[in-house]
Amino acid sequence: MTDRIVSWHSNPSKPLYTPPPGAIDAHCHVFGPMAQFPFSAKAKYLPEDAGPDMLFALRDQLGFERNVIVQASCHGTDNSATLDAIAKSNGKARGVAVVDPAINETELAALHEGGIRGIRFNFLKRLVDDAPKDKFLEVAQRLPKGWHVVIYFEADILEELRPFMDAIPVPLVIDHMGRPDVRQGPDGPDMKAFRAFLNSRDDIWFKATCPDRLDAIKEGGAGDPWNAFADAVAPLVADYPDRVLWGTDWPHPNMDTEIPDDGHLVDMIPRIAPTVELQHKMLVTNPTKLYWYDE
Ligand code: 0GY
Repeated sequence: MTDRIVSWHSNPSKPLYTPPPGAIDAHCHVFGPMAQFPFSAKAKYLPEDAGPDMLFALRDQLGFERNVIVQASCHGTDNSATLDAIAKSNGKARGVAVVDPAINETELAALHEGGIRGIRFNFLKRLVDDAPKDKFLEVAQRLPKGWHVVIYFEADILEELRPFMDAIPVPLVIDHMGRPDVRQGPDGPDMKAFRAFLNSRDDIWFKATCPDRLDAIKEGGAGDPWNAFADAVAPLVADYPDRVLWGTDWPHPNMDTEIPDDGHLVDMIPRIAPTVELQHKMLVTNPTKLYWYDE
């Protein structure tokens, strides 16, 4: 394994945009601390510690009230670090786990008790060694009531994954809109295919996240201020206002260059959701339905 990497901005700016009361950062992670929660032997990157204290300080600085902590691939299927962060949040965080598909009902119930409300299936070959669809489907059929499945994939395998995703009997949440090429614009083939997928059932949600990944200079984009991302994503948010979530993606797993300023990420919100009503849905109503439905 290579050296540990710092993937987050050391001094993010205070955003100009103020999120509404109750705003939820619905996609973020914690790393370690490694001494307490070692990384998986299969981890594809080895980050520096970015634990709950740092996450909650950033939450407050950015003007958010709650977090949804998504288990990052570097922790494999051991959700201890995610659960620890949720436990330390005073009820202000919930989470998404990554599980061994052979997990039993008692273990699933314990995750629910710890604040988990969904599981994540990651199909990015650079992050995971295998993604067994048959096993994923089997566990998706016996999740605790109210849970959903988060899926992370890239646009080029959307069609290949359709039969698998169509068979999942709980709501789907798609990370980073399935990573479309935003340079194609709002009507490009990737966005068109993603819209067709959204239209195939009414319980697919998406995260309008990661301009820093989708509009990165190293990916052929223009980088911050991520104009291509704003142009491509704003129409999607406008057309599916009840299915969109937003998050920082802090501490930005595996970013070694072009590390985003989290304040600038927050300032993307009014550019993709220009009205107060859209912002409230994206930041409060929608994530509350998925993660705090028991309130
Ligand atoms: C993200 C994106 C990435 C990483 C992970 O679990 C992870 O390691 O999700 C990525 O490298 O694209 O959503 O954090």
